[in-house]
Amino acid sequence: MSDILRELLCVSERAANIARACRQQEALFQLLIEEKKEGEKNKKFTIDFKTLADVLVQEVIKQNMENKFPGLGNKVFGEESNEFTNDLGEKVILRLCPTEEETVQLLSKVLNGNKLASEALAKVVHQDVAYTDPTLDSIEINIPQDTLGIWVDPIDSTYQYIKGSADIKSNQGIFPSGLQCVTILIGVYDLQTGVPLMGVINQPFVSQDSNTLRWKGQCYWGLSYKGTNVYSLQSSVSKRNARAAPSQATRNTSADVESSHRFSAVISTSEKESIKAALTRICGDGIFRAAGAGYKSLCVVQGLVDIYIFSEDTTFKWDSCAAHAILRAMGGGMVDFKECLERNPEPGLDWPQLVYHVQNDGATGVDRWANKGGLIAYRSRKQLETFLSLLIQNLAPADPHV
Ligand code: 2IP
Ligand code: CA
Repeated sequence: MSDILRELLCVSERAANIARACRQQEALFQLLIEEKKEGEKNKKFTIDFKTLADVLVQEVIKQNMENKFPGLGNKVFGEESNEFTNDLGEKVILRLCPTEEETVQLLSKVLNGNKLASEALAKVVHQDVAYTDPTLDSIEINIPQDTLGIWVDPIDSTYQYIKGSADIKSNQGIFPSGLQCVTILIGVYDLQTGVPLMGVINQPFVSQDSNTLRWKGQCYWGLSYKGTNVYSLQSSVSKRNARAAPSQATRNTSADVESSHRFSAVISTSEKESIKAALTRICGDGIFRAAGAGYKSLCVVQGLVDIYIFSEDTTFKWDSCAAHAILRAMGGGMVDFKECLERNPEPGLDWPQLVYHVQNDGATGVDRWANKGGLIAYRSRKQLETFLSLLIQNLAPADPHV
């Protein structure tokens, strides 16, 4: 099996423990938010918050990978910068120290001397975790370490994480908002080709024990390397998944589509009206809104929906790489939405898969790593092709002669 993937699963679990620990101490959590610096802002929000948990999680992932695989720590890239300035104007570079005591010292600088908080955090950061998965143990694969880069989103859906709603009801298994939409995303890609090879999506808040109020999480992974395709199996796969893409659907009329509602899609709350209208024609009531780019991709992985579609440029490489690798292992992928529409390729030709190794020309700040043409995540190529032909038909202005 891949030692790297095994380690990524362990670090994602460690990261999930940190995310849960921070959430469970509300007073502490309030201390941890700091406004993002100009260049790091997600342009969608006027104010955006970077949490200490976010940075800490990213550093823990980096340091743990470096300890096990020297040299790999430098290849871990993410949204967060590890520079903090405390109330006294001191600049602190946040790192995971060799000992718990040293981490306490460093954290207390960021936390303006708050010893209790620093100790609690350092404890969970240094805690041992174990992760086992029999499917993973059976894989024999060796991927040369020096060909790999890693995208990390320490906490995706930061807004839902900060808000912390625990009582949101799901709609057919899909949570529109709330802590369930929070994910930790780790995606490994080939530095030369930009192809995603391994992915881990850790969902730290899946269910809460009503007595202890403790949260349980879940972890999903996938590996797709030189013809080996494996992914974690979860029991919660929805029945929707069982419905295969119809082979005749490309010849369907809009009316047929409306009555069959065979596609389902998850979308952002900020999706454009024109896209929503077309999707309504294709999916009927099978459209779901949900927070979090990572969570929406997870809904596709879990089979809760067929497609995650986003036409805007506000997702980034760290948002998509992990799920993309898992979907590839499942026989699906993630493509550039705009390029798909422009190229309108014949079935059988290659679709424009997202890649992870090159910056966007002329862009600055986080936009260098934006998925600038939007995205479509899918589980099977056949489904993507059928869906795209329906989308193109339904986006085009109605032809009065037809
Ligand atoms: C965000 C987060 C948002 C998402 C946005 C991401 O990442 O996942 O929820 O927007 O694209 O960049 P939406 O929910 O509309 O899809 P983060 O929370 O890490 O900033
Ligand atoms: Ca994100």
